[in-house]
Amino acid sequence: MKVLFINPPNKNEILSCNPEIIKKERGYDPPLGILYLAAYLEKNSDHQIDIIDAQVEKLNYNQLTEKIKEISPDIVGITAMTFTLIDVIKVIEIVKKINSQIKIILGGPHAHIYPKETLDLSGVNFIVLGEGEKPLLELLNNIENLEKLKNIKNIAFKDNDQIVITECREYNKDLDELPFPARHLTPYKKYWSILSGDKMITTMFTSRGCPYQCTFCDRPNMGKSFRARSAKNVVNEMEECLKMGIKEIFIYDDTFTVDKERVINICNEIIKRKLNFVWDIRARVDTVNEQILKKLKQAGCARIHYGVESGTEKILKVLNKGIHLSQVKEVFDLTKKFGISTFAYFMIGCPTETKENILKTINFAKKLNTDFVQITLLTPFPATKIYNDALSQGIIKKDYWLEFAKNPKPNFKTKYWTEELSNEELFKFINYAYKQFYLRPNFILKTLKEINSFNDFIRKAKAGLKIIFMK
Ligand code: B12
Ligand code: SF4
Repeated sequence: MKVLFINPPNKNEILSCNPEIIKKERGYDPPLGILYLAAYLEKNSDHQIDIIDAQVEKLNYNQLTEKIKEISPDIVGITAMTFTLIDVIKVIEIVKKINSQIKIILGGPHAHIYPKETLDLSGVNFIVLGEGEKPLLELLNNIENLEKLKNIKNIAFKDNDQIVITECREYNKDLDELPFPARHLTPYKKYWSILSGDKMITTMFTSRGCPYQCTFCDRPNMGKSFRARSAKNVVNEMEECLKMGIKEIFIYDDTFTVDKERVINICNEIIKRKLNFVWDIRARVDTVNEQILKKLKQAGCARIHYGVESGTEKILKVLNKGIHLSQVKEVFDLTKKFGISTFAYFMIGCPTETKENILKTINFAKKLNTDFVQITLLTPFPATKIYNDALSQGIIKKDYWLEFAKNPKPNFKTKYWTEELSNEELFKFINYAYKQFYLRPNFILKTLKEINSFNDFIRKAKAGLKIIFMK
């Protein structure tokens, strides 16, 4: 069969907590979820696999239609995020118009959280829940046999209008057995990031799942236990990327540093093989120490993204973040000492957060002496403790995410925690925070020094102008 994976255009993404600038000027990442699925199918089946990444190719819906017609697939697979659902639906409409016999399979976070509602959307034939590699292969191999499908774990489909959601399967423990993402099926030279200037980038996952329990995050509710790939396997993938000409690798693990021994082993392997490239990681301040940071630096890790979330102990507790401000300051200083850049993520608009608390957070962000910050409005996402609290406390009056899942309409607006401050006040604080951080003379000077090409200059200048005129 011809299987086509599509990363839909992002024309109708639900606007949430991020200012426009984050979305528009940040660059393009490869859609790793479907790249993993494509690689798994290439390795374990004879299906012909194609990928269209409409975002990096900047395809509009007409151009996408032509591409789909050219490939003429039997099956189309799409990642459904709650926030990208409208574009997912538009792609389904196009596909069914081209040929109503093409079967549509959806997976990803939205399909996992709302399988029944997703299956009820017009044109959807199958859902895959959780991690998709194995269930998708089994589904494709038995797609015409309803009885066999009922025994395949982690899928959902309709049998005579009856929704069937099959049993849960255990998460794949041996991540080393998965083939590396099928980057060769994408225009991999086109992925870039504002953080890397004009260089070719890719993203990587060296582990799956997160063992922590932050109340604003959906990861703890996705039943994902932490599992990690071996150091050799990780560095083999890095080498493969370098051979493709990729210059910078962003490691997107929820928390790369959960297992310190593995981190040291990965670094040693990079050093042993004399791999010379730039890479960065996402970590928590309570999972690094002097030894780890020193090793990371020796192995070329250039930047660490830390989820700090707040500049007050009170809100860190509300978020169940499990870290303290003294730790944050100490680890940021230590990271700097080893010459690694820092990126701090903050949120405002959290439960019980007052104006004074927000101002403290903004001041804390400035004092941290971090290289970058991202400050977003806390959006109670589906499948998070904070969303459930908002519903039970009547802060959000009805389960509006579920209603959206049942009946998705464009121009949907996300709701925030507005018990203490109104929407308008919260948005004003976001603008104020960005200006306070990014329009400091020191920051502007440092950015100018780091510009590495004309394109890089244009992108950063655009981003700077957007911050100046943020409203
Ligand atoms: C990297 C990333 C991004 C990148 C790249 C996005 C991309 N296209 O891949 C960037 C920065 C661009 C991004 C942007 C956004 N993201 Co994002 N992102 C992530 C992150 C950190 C990793 C995704 C990933 O690559 N995972 C690794 C792969 C292997 O796992 P996976 O994607 O889950 O795929 C597996 C399964 O889900 C399943 N599967 C996935 N797709 C499909 C499709 C089929 C057909 C099948 C059968 C199975 C299947 O099988 C895959 C392999 O096992 C996740 C958090 C996380 N830890 O997963 C958030 C996450 C997916 N993002 C999220 C959000 C909200 C966004 C934004 C809307 C942000 C915003 N504006 O507020 C945008 C929208 C982007 C867009 N229009 O595409 C949410 C989605 C929540 C939801 N309910 O919708 C997540 C879960 C983070 C979170 N907890 O808040 N994101
Ligand atoms: S915010 Fe990060 S550390 Fe906390 S549960 Fe989510 S992924 Fe894990």
